[in-house]
Amino acid sequence: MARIFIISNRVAVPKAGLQPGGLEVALKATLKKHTCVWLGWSGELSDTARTQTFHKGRNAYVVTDLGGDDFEEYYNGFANRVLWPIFHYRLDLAEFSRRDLSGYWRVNNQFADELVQRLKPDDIVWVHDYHLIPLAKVLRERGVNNRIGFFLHIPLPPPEILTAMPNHDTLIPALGDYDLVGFQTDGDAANFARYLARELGTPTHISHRLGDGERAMRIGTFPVGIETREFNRLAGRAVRTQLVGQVMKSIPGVLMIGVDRLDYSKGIPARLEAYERFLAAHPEWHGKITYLQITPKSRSQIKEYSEMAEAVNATAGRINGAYSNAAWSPMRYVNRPYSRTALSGLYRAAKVGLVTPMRDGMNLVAKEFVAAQDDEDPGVLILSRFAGAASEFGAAVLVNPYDPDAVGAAIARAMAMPLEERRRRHSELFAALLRNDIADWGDNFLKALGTGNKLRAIDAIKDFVPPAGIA
Ligand code: ADQ
Repeated sequence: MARIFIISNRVAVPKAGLQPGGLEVALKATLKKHTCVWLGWSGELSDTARTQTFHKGRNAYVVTDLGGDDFEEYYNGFANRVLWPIFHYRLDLAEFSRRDLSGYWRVNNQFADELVQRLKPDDIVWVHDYHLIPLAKVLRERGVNNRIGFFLHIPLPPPEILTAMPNHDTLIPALGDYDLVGFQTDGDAANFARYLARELGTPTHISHRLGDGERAMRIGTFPVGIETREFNRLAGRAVRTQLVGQVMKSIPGVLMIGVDRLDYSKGIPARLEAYERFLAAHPEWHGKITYLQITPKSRSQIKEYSEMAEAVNATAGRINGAYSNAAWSPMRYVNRPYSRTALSGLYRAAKVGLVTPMRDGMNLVAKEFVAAQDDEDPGVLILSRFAGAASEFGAAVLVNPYDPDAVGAAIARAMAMPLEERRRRHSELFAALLRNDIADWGDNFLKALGTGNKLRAIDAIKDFVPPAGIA
């Protein structure tokens, strides 16, 4: 049987104690169902490009070290200082350097070298995320003819933003070497099709076929989901654990929760400001709500991240300084990760989930919050319209995170929402979760990659009218 080669920047080697990330959650079902080889960076730096292989069941995990320059140029540099901000619509934060770009291509070549040594002709290759955009191109240069798919976990901005990235004209068209390029939402897929039309003159009605000859690149939408029922059961048990009991006993009134990596895309400073506006406008809730924000640090080597960590600390301190009394503090800001079990219990215990990224590919926290709820007495999800999840979650209280007064008003609305409305919204949200359960996500992608099934996004892309002047 064909093996699935999963290639991503980091590999969740079983029991290695990695920080939680979206990818591990998303690939769980695929790793269970198929024979997989998962290849990527070990997380270690060395000068010898050491590669190690671990096995669990029928799966293998191949991890390779990076050199110090690789880490600076590929990871900290081009991936996280250029692609991450630009793909999250933050041109103002991008810091481009040609040295970083060449380090990015060098590491893609290193991963390709590791891969070709192990690949058999009928293996399927599935590449993940923005760190590895040109991987198919460098594999094709090595004569690899296997089916290769790419999934972008983060948003893809419109061509008006993408074209401001130096060297976009070599990097983005390199996606044409994949057989299938998948996105989280139809909006992202349509942005890509518009880029192809504008920059390459590829008429969008044939956007599912890019390039001459035998290979055709197709575009699809595959919204990432979660293990809905399993998470719901986990939350039902976890809410009765000591940790959740202690948290609930230690607060007067109800719990509102936010869970994010510390990243500017997640909108934490604006969210705190919105909470501050809510507290200023609604004294009747003082002493009756505690906002718990769980945010482990990430990418702290990058200046913007450490600055943001300080700014968020300061705002949390200001809010508590302004409103606390001896019996109550309006917020708790916690800088450490919690286990999935602990998070699920806290989600379930919370009356409001606050998920307000400025821009997000999908946002699994929003999905986990909904899955964790008790359907008899569900909490309310306040969700940014700029999270990919908003395209499936019309029944959430959708907000514009750039408008702190509106987000503050949404908190007040959620706090006062009658049970009947909470139940109605929750049952719609839960049904949306089941429609895109993660158990089917990997299979949908792999089926489309393997068989060339008709893809959902093509309909959305067909409607796009290319700007005048493009053939
Ligand atoms: P991330 O940016 O990591 O993922 P997200 O989808 O919100 O973001 O979270 C991924 C996982 O990490 C969730 O399962 C969540 O529970 C866990 N997590 C987040 N914060 C945590 C915390 N404070 N403590 C413990 N666990 C935490 C990227 C994209 C997303 C996309 C995913 C999957 O940026 O848009 O949804 O990939 O494709």
